[in-house]
Amino acid sequence: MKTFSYCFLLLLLFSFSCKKQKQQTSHKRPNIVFIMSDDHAYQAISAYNDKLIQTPSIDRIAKEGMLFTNASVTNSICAPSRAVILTGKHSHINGKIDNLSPFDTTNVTFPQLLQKAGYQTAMFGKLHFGNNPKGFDEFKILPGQGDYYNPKFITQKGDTTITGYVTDIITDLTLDWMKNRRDSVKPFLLMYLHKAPHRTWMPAKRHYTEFTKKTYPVPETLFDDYQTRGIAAKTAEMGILDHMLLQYDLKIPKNALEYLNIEERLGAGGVNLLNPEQKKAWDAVYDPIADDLKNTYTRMGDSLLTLWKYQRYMQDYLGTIAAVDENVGRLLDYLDQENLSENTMVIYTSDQGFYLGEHGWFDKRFMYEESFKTPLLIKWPNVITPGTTEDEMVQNLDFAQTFLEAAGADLPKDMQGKSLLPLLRGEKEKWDRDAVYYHYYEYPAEHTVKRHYGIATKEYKLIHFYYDVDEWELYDRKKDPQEVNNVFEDPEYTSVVDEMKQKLREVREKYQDSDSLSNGYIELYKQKGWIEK
Ligand code: SGN
Ligand code: CA
Repeated sequence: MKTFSYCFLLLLLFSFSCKKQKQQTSHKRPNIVFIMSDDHAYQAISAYNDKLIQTPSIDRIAKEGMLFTNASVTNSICAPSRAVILTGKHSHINGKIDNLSPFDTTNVTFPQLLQKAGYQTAMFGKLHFGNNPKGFDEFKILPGQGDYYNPKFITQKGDTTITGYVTDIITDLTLDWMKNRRDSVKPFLLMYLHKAPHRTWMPAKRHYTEFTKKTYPVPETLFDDYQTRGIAAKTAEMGILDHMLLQYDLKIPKNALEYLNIEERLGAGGVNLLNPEQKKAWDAVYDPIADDLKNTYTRMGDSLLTLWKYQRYMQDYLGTIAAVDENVGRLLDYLDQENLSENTMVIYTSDQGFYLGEHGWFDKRFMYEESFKTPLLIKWPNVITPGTTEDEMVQNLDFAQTFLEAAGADLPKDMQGKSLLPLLRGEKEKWDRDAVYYHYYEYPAEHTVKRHYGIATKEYKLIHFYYDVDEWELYDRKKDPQEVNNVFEDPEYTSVVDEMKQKLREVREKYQDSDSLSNGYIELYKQKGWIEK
């Protein structure tokens, strides 16, 4: 009897210590706050460039952590980028090649794996998948692109419409979850996903006046003539002069267009969704802008009109970012107040980069620098040395493995990225990537950017445009960071072309991409009737 009680006591003690150990390890696992905005160009974050806007809250993440100066996406468009982030697999493997078809939910995503590993998971804001996210204890997401004002949300309890401004509302929903439904025993994954600064760039009322009065420096390549470039750059429909609309994009009301005898293919877009009170505040600021245009439009040639449109574009685009920055500040402050910052990895990124007038453009899609490169700032106290800059080539493909490894969860063998943990820890010698791969598919489609794939090293970028064209471009990233000189045909670069083509073949093999897969995706467009058979 005595031996029995002794054994029983030992067993009890053992199970108690195991439980305690488990609690301690789970306590040590970091919370992950993944902040992503939509179309936020690195040029519009003051940690990268302080000529356009000050973003003190976003910059705080770099000050307290790491600023990545060479982060890129694998396919510069919204839903595909999100699919790459969630699956850790390139578009040709996860199947979400464009914005058009729904995400294949048989893909395994990192939130599902974190949830299985004991994380509490929540998502608020823009997903843009055509279906709901898997692996989340709670989500409140915008349908499709979502609206700036009085947005609708899809929730687990049905749809709901909330009066107000989208960036503030997404943050309110996030903080409400943090304050009222967060399980303090479990580590958490929070995906906090802004719609801003996506087209059609509608700022919050508190920013109308300040931003519409500003004038911005003009990018050197605003009047690019694409002289050395191929057909793709010349035929893309994302020019500020030719494709940015006065009413839909730049908020000039219909009566002003009628006065000027201008007809456009789209109407007032998001402005139609303002309620009477919101519309009154809007008109008070935007009507005088239209009056100004009425007086000057007929005297403007193409150059002046381009400059006018560029300024109008920047005012609204950057105005939406002011609210993103303030709201990121609200969230960071909350983490600080609740003593959560210490054990939380905070990531700020965008689903891709964006053109702010460079090459005369808005939008993204190309593997050219401004849309290929994406902002990335990460803080994680006790792991990342504050104020570090990292220039290694990392991609949105790497997030899934980074988060799983940070959480101590198993890494699926078929994920294609690389955990960023060595870089975050400052162990650069453990990082050996020398090239990154890119593949864009959505063509023919809005903005008419041709299908292309390519490879970038720190020195060069090689791009192949295909489908209804067969053209190659090579850029010397060090000598020509603005990418205005395609040197593919330049005899001085013959050996570089050979090396880069060889590297491209190797990388395509490594990631299992091929012409036959590309042709399969073209067939898919034919089957859907999006291109002629
Ligand atoms: C919308 C925009 C496009 C934009 C795509 C993709 N047009 O279709 O300008 O390229 O989204 O953006 S709009 O008339 O709806 O504003 S993405 O970020 O979702 O990929
Ligand atoms: Ca986007």
